[in-house]
Amino acid sequence: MDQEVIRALTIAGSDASGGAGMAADLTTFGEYGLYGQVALTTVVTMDKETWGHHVTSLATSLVEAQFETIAAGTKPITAVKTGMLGTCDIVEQVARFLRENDFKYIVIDPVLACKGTDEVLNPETADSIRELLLPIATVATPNLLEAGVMSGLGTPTSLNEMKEAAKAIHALGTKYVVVKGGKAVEAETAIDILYDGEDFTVFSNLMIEPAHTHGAGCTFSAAITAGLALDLDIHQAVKKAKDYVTAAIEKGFQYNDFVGPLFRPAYRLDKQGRF
Ligand code: PXL
Repeated sequence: MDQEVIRALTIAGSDASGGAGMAADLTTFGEYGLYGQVALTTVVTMDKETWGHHVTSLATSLVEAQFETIAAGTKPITAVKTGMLGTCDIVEQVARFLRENDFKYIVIDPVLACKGTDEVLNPETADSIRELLLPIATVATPNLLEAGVMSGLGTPTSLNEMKEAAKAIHALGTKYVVVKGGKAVEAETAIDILYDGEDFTVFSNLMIEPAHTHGAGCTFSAAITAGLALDLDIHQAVKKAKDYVTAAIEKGFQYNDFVGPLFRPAYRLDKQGRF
């Protein structure tokens, strides 16, 4: 059988706890039936006593060598996503790689901080991401903190402020903006919004308790990327991604005293009657 293989790439860091970063992206690409690849930029490890995060960035020469291997594949890469990039040099290198290749869909997750912590891990990369990556993005998927920094408007605290931030990011050149609200703006509902340059679509779910949501932001963004790679339109891609990530949160688990990641096979296993 001549099977169509669709390639998707993530340029991201590795979260050694397995919840976020490239683990989220590659497993999601697999769940969507894509051939997923990664160009690794950083490795994140956690202090076992405090769970403070340590970020180690890779040398740009090693990132470049990965790009060369990836570009040596003859089938086109349909969709590419960026996650944690680590340093301004790597952001600049990624921007060059994205400009020099003809990717149909570019999803920029402007990772600055890990969900649930206000610990901003790569603050110095914010300006480079805003100036070099958002103008070439098909979709940007900031969380509230990132939407505040990217828009320059400060962290949104209401649905209305989420919309204002989305508009400001769209004005930078990003075609579609998804602001990942999570639980912060309205009690008991998880709200995300999509702005397509004309209209807003609000996606809301009842909050799931206990909330095992570590990796939810990366997973949601990866699922949007995967949906686009399958040529879903942006509204369908975001809707399906929201259903996929909600199922994964419902089946999330406690990894240790500090963190509870979601469980990404949940959507598929639900459909197979495994739960
Ligand atoms: O969730 C943001 C994030 C992205 N990428 C990596 C991470 C984290 C948070 O821990 O470790 C590699």
